[in-house]
Amino acid sequence: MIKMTDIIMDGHPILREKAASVKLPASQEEKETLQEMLQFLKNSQDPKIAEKYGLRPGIGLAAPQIGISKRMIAVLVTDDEENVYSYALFNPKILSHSVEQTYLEGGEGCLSVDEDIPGNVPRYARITVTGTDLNGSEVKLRLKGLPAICFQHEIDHLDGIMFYDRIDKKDPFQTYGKPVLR
Ligand code: SB7
Ligand code: NI
Repeated sequence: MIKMTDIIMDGHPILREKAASVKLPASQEEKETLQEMLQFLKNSQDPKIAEKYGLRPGIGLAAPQIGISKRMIAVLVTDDEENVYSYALFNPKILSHSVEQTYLEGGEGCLSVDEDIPGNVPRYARITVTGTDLNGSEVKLRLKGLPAICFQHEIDHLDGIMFYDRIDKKDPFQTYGKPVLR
């Protein structure tokens, strides 16, 4: 089981690396790791389990955050229409994106960052993501709202990018299109 002590914190160089593609088909070990990452998100969102193990709730997790520099992400997020997006993907890629931007009202946080870093993080309003799931099936997702923001945050981790890198230093609260409300 993944716990908070397994989370690599900001300042560790692995969070700044470009993660390597997973050679497909993924190994049993890689599949187990990715499954564990999704389970961590489920646990972190279960109040009883989160309390028992001291987990911070998370809607996404990227393998570099547990010290594995491979292109694997898990996402467990609910949108404003109560649709649940539960995904564990190898080699996720943004195939295409809108010109329109958005940002999460109140800013973003990260399990690898303890402090609150204020500011709006520009994101694409809509993205199409491809990847390979735990069954080895190729998936293609069209996303908007919080799920789109979450996938962009996670895919950024695979490229060594932290959310605060995208905050405008001169004008942290400038806006980008219509906000996603929390
Ligand atoms: C706000 C939070 C997240 C994504 C987008 C907006 C995820 C936080 C958990 N993570 O640090 C995952 O990398
Ligand atoms: Ni993060």
